[in-house]
Amino acid sequence: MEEKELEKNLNHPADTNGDGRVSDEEHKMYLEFKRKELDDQDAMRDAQRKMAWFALFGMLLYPFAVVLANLVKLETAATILGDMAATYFVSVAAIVAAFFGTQAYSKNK
Ligand SMILES: [Ca+2]
Repeated sequence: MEEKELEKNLNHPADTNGDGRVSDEEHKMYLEFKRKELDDQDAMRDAQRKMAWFALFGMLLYPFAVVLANLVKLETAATILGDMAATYFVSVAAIVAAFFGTQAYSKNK
């Protein structure tokens, strides 16, 4: 019973020097590390959300880009944009789908 407890303590993630105890300093370091980890996850979520919005806006504004190119008489630009549309929409849809997919997946974890 005691051995088991020691083994558990030895594997404790906060015990950095592996002596089976978590000293105050180790505890502080552990908390700091956890806090940084949460901050990183928060920043990552923000970045992903921004990227998804950017992709969505690009998709919504794409037709206007074609109209605009037509208006300023950039006929070739309009044609190229039209040719690109199929690939572009599929790629953006994939990005947005991946975003919402990972959101749903990590929520269920
Ligand atoms: Ca220790």
